[in-house]
Amino acid sequence: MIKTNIFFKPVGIGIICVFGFQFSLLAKKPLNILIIQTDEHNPRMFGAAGDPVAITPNIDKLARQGVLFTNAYCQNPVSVPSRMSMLTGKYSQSIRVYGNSNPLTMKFTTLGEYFNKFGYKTAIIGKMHFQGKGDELKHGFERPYGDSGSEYPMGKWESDHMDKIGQKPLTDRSPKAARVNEYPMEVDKDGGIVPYAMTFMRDNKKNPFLLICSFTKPHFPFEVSRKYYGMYKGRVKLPIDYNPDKKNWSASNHIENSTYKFDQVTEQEILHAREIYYGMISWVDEQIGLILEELERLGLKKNTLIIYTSDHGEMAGEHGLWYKNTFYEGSVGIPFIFSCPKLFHGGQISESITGNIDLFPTICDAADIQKPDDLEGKSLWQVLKGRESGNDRWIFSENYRSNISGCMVRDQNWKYFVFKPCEKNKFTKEVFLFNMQNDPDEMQNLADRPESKIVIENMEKRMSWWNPVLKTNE
Ligand SMILES: [Ca+2]
Repeated sequence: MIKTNIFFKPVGIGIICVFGFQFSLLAKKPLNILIIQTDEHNPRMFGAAGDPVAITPNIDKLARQGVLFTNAYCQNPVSVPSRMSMLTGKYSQSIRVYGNSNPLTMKFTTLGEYFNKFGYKTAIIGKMHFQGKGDELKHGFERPYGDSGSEYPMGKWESDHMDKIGQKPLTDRSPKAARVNEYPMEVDKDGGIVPYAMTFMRDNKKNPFLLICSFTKPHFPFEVSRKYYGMYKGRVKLPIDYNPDKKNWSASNHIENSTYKFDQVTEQEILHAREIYYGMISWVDEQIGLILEELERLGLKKNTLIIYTSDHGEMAGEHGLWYKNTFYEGSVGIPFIFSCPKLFHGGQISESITGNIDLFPTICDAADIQKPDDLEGKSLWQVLKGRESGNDRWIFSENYRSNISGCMVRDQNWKYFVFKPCEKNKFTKEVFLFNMQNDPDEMQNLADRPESKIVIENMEKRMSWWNPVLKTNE
């Protein structure tokens, strides 16, 4: 269901007519695609999502000028499988990318490879976590700045600078280790994304392009310069259910806790780490603003579909948890915005269930390019155009950690997930069911209630394609 956000300026019929006219004039010009992806952005922690603390004017502007999806999910709440699902339009089990140590094999076609065939210049600038050598580090995209195999690898400026000033980079991911630093953000591993993206857009002003700008922030370790920390010092609140009784923790949550000691983080440390985390979000928002300014300055904005997303969220203390690898909203949820005033009017909020796997088919439809017929994502095009409510959609997410396999299915009303720990080749099962309409903060697991039986049977039917795996090399 799409509804107009009451905080956004409504778009009048006259303007829609103007857009319609523009569309007919520009119909033959191929649409540019700009995907801006961050890493580990909690789906509730930006202004347009209703967060009263977050200072994110650029992400908010994208939402104001586009469609914000409030029920969007990654397909595996950890980097590599999530990213590979997004790039192939397929689930983890289909591409056999379960965890961060599983590379995507060349037999799967990525968004970049596919769009190259239609005359697009395609690039990923920044992190994508490709692994291997040669073409495996590109998967059909140009890689001017990014992973270690790219022409200019991320992190080199940072390590050179740290060597020069005799400091050690922060490697401790714990919220207890959160710190303010003063080294110039230009040497940050994300510091090259804006200049390289600007150059790419300028160089390809006359070519259709598909550009992914992929930031590492606001991924831990929790560290930001004083300017951004200062935006939040003393303004941040404790998260929901921050000191839980652990009754809704899965076995994998307990394992993470035994490694990272979430239950030993004090209230003061939670607040401090969240101030820093918010600061990192504002830093990346500022970078996004610079890319969008350049797009506008080049006169390309009208003919570009801009998408904002993240590879997964960050629990940031919600339910007493940090990082990801769980199916709670803070981890498996993602910010998800589509903006293109030429194609659909802005200020819209959609509650349709969707996620990064739907990007590939949606972009094909927006660019008027035939979709590959083996995609597992579903196009959002009819929802974006307001022709379908999207209320009947559902989506999956998977997760594999050590000897625990997990799968989630989310529809309009329910979130159902299972974890299957395996010991001595025998799987056990943990079951979670939340009513997302009545309990959006996921406080009450209804799986054991007799009245939940029919809902669970239905969710299990949807999940029947999925199998736990014994060994994932995670
Ligand atoms: Ca990630």
